[in-house]
Parts: sequence; C-alpha cells; structure tokens
Amino acid sequence: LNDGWFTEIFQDHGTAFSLKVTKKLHEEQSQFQKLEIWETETFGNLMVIDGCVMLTSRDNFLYHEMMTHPALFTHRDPKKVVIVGGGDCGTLKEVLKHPGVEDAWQVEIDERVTRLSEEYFPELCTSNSDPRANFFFGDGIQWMRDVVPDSLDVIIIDSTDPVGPAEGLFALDFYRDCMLALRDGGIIVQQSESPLLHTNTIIKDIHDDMRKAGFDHVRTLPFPQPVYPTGWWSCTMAGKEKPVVYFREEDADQRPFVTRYYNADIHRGALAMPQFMVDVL
Ligand code: AG3
Repeated sequence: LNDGWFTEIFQDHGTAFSLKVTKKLHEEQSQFQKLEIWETETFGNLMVIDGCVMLTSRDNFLYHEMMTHPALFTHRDPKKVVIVGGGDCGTLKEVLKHPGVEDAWQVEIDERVTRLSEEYFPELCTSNSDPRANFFFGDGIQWMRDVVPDSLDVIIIDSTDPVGPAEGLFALDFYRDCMLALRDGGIIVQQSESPLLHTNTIIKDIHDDMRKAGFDHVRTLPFPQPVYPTGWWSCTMAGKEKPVVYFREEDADQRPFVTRYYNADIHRGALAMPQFMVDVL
C-alpha cells in the first residue's frame, strides 16, 4: 500500500501520478487483465486496469462527455451508436442522453469491467436498463467484422492504451471495418492518448490510418483529464464524408440534458488544435 498512495508510473516519460487511497476495495485477475478498485480520499472510487488509471468518480465526466457529445452533435441525426470497449458504461450513459438515439451497443471484451462498474460506479450505470441499451461481451474487432455493412451512425472507441487487449483497435484493418459498417454521414471517434506525449506517434498513426481507411476529415480534440498521463488527453474524430469541423451548434447549445463539461463553446474550443499538432497532423 505504498504509504497510502496509489501510483501509476509513466516509465517512458519519467513521471508518475498518485492518488491518496483509503482502501483497496477489490482486486482480481480477469481472463484478460488485472482489475483493481480503490477508494481514494478525494477522488471517489478509482478503477485501475493493468496498473493504468481508467477512471475516478470525480473526473470521469470530462472524458466521457468529450468522447460522446462532439461526435453525436457532429452527426446530423445519430440513431445507431456503437461503443467499442467502454465497459464501465460511462460513455453509454452519455450516448443515451441523446433522445434521438434509438439503439446503442456496448461491445466490451471483459464483462468483469462492467460488473465491477455496476458495483463501484453505480452512477455510471444508471442507463443500463434503458430499453435502447444493448450489451455484447466479446471481441470488438470480430464484432465490427461481422456487423451488417452500412448499419451504424457513430462508432466510439473507448479503449485502454494501445497495448494488450486494445492494440488491435488502433489499426488500419479495424478502421477499414468501421468504414464499411458506417452509413453515409457516419462518424468515428477514438480515445487518442495525450497530445503532449503522443502527437508524433499514436495520434499521427491514427490520423494516417483513418485516412488510409477512407475517412477524409480527421481532427484531434484535446481536453483536460487530470488522472491520465500529463493530465491532458484527447479524442480523434473523423467523418465518412462530412468535415468534422462543423457541428450542430444550436442543438448543442439547446441540448435537452445536463452536462458538466461539454457545451457548444467547449466543443468549438476543442476543435482548435494547438500549433505543434497542426504542424504534425
Ligand atoms: N480509457 C482510456 C484509458 C487510458 C488511460 N491511460 C493510462 N492511465 N495510462 C478509459 C476508459 C474510460 N471509459
């Protein structure tokens, strides 16, 4: 228990992030990964997968809102949405806030993540019994290969870092399958790590591969996420034919649901890429 602190060490860049913890609530080795739940002193509960911070009760809204609302307000009328990963159900909850969504799937490889979230993050799971919510526990790559072509409006890839089970979700073949699965006007969005650390590597690769898969317009939207490496995170969004720099600003402004971070101004601001990213992407 390292003097009452949980620490994630970012070996590659010589930094670490710590949270003061009061007790370990759960630990298991699932079929896919090591799962831990901690109670922290100031950030609520904490979920850790293979030593990496996944989310805390206190600040996950930043990430989940930014993974969801920019994409859903860019699509002209999203009805069918698929989340690949996202086992904690936080993204699903945000998706189901959109009244126009008719059908949402959460395709998560590790059912244990969802069961633990139901127990330790019940506030993220309040929409799980919504009749529009569907759950598939299995391989997202295979799921995307098998899905009916031209059947999805938005694909949200809410994964762990691109090592281990999630590696194949950061890959050209997977984006090609996503392209086939999307209807015209479809949007893909993927969690894309830290602008400061990964612009020249992971983010650049995502841009190149999404373009190769046929997505014409690719943008990375940075946002704060205090508990991830550098405290600054991003999602990368692309459209099947629609430039993702335009969104339904009025609808975003008048959204019929509560958010804590997302609004039309935040969306507009997140579309402004820092110069060092513009130079590379
Ligand atoms: N998905 C992004 C996790 C990346 C964190 N990386 C790290 N701590 N090294 C989180 C899942 C939330 N739905």
